[in-house]
Amino acid sequence: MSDVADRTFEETIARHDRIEPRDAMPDDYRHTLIRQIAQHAHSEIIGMQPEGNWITRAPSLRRKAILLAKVQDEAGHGLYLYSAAETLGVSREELTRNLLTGAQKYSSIFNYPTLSYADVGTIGWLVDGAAICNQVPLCRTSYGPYGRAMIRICKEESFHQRQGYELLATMMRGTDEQRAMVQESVDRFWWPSLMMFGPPDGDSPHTAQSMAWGIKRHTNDELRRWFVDMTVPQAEALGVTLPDPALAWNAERASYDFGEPDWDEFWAVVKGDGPCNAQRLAHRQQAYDDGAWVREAALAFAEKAGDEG
Ligand code: BYC
Repeated sequence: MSDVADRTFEETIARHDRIEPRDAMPDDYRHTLIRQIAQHAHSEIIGMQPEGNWITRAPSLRRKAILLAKVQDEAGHGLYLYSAAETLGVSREELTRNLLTGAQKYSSIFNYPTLSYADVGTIGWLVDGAAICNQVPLCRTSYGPYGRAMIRICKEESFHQRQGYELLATMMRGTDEQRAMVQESVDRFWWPSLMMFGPPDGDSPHTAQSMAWGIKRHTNDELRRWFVDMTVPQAEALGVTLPDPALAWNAERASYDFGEPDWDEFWAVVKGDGPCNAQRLAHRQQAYDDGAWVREAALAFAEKAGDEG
């Protein structure tokens, strides 16, 4: 990059203005964005699997229609994000390959199994809730296409969060067995939800640079704390207990104190050793293989249309 281009980039970032695809940008900025946006896109696509697992076993037509729509929304989020990544000069095919070979990651949370229908509610409430805390600030991220994709995604995620809460609230008004299902589900998903925000700030190699570039607007620990503060009153309203004996209101900080997630478990899951990592990737590979004829037909059609045009 020339000195002038470098200065223009730095000034744009300092003004909290947006960098657009044709603007000059440092290679490391581009690579960091590709890494984060690709990981985010892969998370949306792999994230269809845990809930998709329950579509055929939804307890009513209403719940089935809601779940189908939600899982379909996640596919849409993946597509907006892959498109945003493509504006940085990386192809969709390359991104898919990087997911399938493990060269790029996806969120740790989707490597946990969904064992009951209550998990559909818990994922909506806690996982989409955590996603909202993380993603609303990303609407102001410094790269234009990513920030604009996040605006629509966040609107849909907040709907998802409410449907999850509504499902859990309905179950909590039901039988003792249903209440126990909700509690058991929340017990399993609470700590993995906190891990979604990434490692503690002291162990996060990328946060400082990503904040300096305006890619991230808050640190992992800040966002995690906001999530806990937002969620505790909701848990009280629902009547579920969050499985953390250290959880307590801190009047001085006007915020909740809470315990440490098991970071060894987090790193094991991130490195591929979670309960469902192999299953999730095998399923995605199968879907990719099964879709080969569609890609071939679409290419043949495009070539033919090009010849005729
Ligand atoms: N899982 O320096 P750090 C959804 C990795 S989908 C796996 O803090 P960074 C939904 C990290 O990549 C929600 N890996 O990194 C969909 C890095 O490794 P590499 C997805 C993680 O990037 C369907 C290393 O650890 N949301 O909402 O500054 C249904 C060091 O971390 C995780 C997003 O993707 C993790 N949890 O910060 C329902 C949001 N955490 O790349 C819901 C966008 C960290 O050096 N992403 N790692 O090999 C971000 O905001 C940031 O990328 C993170 C991590 C906060 C996740």
